[in-house]
Amino acid sequence: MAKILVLVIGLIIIGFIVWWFFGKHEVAEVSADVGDDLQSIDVEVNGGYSPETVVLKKGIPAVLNFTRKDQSSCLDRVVFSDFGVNQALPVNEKEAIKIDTSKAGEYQWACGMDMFHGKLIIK
Ligand SMILES: [Cu+2]
Repeated sequence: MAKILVLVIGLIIIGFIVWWFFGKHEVAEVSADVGDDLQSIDVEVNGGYSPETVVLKKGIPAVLNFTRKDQSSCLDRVVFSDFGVNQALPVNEKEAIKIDTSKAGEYQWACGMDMFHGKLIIK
């Protein structure tokens, strides 16, 4: 009886691990607010980026407003290597980052050490 119990618990744990690592976790994808000639979105920086995936419309100038709430120096810069952006993010200050949306595609942004990541989808 005890063996069966151990087996069942083991299978539950294995199932959980498989789900955790290989299960499809939905990542929140948020579109920027689109106006006539500008689109913008607020990104909160607090132990990572929220939202983590930002969708922009191609051809409309875009601004990402980053506000860092996190004290850790890890997140004190944000880097968009594809756009040549490496911007300091002072705590609790809104930093506007302009993005060139002329080319569709998927781009990454990251903290200064390339540890935290966000994704930009231009379409
Ligand atoms: Cu970092």
